[in-house]
Amino acid sequence: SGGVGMLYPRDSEARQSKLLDGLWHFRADYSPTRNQGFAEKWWTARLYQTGPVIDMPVPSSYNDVTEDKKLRDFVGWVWYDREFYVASDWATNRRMVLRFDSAHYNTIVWVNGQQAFQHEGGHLPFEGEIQSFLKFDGRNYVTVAVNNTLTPTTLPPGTIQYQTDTSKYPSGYFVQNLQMDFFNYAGIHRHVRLYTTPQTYIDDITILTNVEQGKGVVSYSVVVTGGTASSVQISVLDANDTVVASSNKLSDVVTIAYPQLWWPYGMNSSFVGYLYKLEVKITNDVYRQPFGIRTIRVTNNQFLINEKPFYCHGVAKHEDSDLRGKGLDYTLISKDFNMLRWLGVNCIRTSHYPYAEEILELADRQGVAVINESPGVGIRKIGNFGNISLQHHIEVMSEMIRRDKNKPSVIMWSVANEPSSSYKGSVPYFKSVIEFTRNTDPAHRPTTFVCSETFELDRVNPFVDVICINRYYAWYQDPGHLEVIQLQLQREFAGFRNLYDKPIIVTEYGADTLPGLHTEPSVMFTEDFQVEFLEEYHKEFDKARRQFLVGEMVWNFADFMTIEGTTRVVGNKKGLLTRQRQPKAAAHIIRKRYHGIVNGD
Ligand code: GCB
Repeated sequence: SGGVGMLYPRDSEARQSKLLDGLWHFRADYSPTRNQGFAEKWWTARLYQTGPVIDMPVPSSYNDVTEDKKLRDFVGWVWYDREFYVASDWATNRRMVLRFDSAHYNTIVWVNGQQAFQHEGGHLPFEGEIQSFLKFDGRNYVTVAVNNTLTPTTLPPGTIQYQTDTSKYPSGYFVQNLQMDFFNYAGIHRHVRLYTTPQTYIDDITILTNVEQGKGVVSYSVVVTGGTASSVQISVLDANDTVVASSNKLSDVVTIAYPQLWWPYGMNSSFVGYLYKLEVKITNDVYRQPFGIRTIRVTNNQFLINEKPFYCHGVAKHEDSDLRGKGLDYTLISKDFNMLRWLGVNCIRTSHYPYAEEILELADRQGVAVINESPGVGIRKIGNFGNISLQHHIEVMSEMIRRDKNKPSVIMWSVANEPSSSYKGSVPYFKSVIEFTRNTDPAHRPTTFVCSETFELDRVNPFVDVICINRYYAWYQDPGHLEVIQLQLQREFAGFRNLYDKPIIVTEYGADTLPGLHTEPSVMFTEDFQVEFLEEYHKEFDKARRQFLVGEMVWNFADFMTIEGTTRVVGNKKGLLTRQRQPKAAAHIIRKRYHGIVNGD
């Protein structure tokens, strides 16, 4: 948009917004080159004038909305369009910004047939000023082209494989190979909004907090764009909207005598997720930014929040559900947070991409700590470590930091999941990405990546603050042999601790489980096996918990969709919950354990 910030569009007395969610016209470009839409310039007319369209919900993935396998597995450009109006009283002297909270993966946006902006990458917001394209006295239309093709330099990376032997494959047969385990859902996944700001507007806000001698110290800075602020009035509001500090400077440090700190669930009984707001009033603009007061510090064997040891009893998640795929859905989000509380979870990882801001804001409010992971999943081939990939990775980290820097729930950045961290080229690559992230975050949060290599082979853990490892003993290795789990975990913990004086989190461990299957003795895929599998890991976790282990996270919160493959029976079934968010037997084990840990046993 020309500015530097990416503030969540919030209404105020100075700003208005209009959701453009709903049913849009939709057309997938099935032409063999996937280029018909560009050749025929589909954005120059309404989409229904170019050929057949169907109704497509926004926000939603498009893949599971119809019964058409061709659309479910589609790779290439799909086109969306809809009409909208802008009332003339919005027009006077305002910026009009069109914002997509995310679309996967490459997106081009036209307004009234003119290209407005484009963006590369799913999972993060992008926007542009469109006032010069708008009509205030009649109908407007917006056209969006979205391409889900993953290449060696996208994040996540992928490849396209062509088959040319026409005795075996119909001509034009190609498949997208994913270097990741989840389905490559695509489309306009989150809200689309039109919002206004004054010409001179609050473009960005950065808030840092600290606690000194029991006082809350809030350092903030506000970026104003499009003119100079003629008046500045800043207030810190507590949860009751009472003013507890104020200033008339764009950057300042204010103190709060008796702060309520932001705590994760379970660490402080009364003030979980306590939020303040920084109310910023300049010239004609007003914006209220939520924040929390808390500190984070990592020692050689502890993760401290507000100087108290934090133990992460967590789960890794996905944005994934029936029908809507990765589309934002408030009912799903609410149910998920209710189930997190039911399980006693105090920490989630946004495996394997940044989640919707609505989700992180609930985490802020409910005191759920977040390991905020980038879409850097499946960086496993030499072609994924080049300069173009590195530059893009760094850009994605900047976009994540810009969006999430003020969120108290975010306690750590994860720049990648399970890259080939034994490869020599991963050293300069990840040293750059990890150091860039830690240095660019104004709060310098702990930064890590999630490691699947053994301690003997990994080369990237020298650069992290907390060692995060995914382990599948008795699942991918020694399948079915629960008796190896304690030994192998012990060996791996000792190996990493000998190399690095850093705390460890087990960020994944889990077993695929089909609800309703039972055997005695247990065998893989039964509910009995999942229970015993988790319990074996817990025995070893309990030994390490008071020494250097600072967290354990089950893979996964719920079952989720994957590409089709010989190890997946309609998706990955390692959920504690089914995809419909109903508990398997193992959910009760975790629930007892996590509530027990909260109560200190
Ligand atoms: C992993 C990956 C995760 C997969 C999981 C599995 O290590 O990080 O994305 O879904 O294993 O179940 O295979």
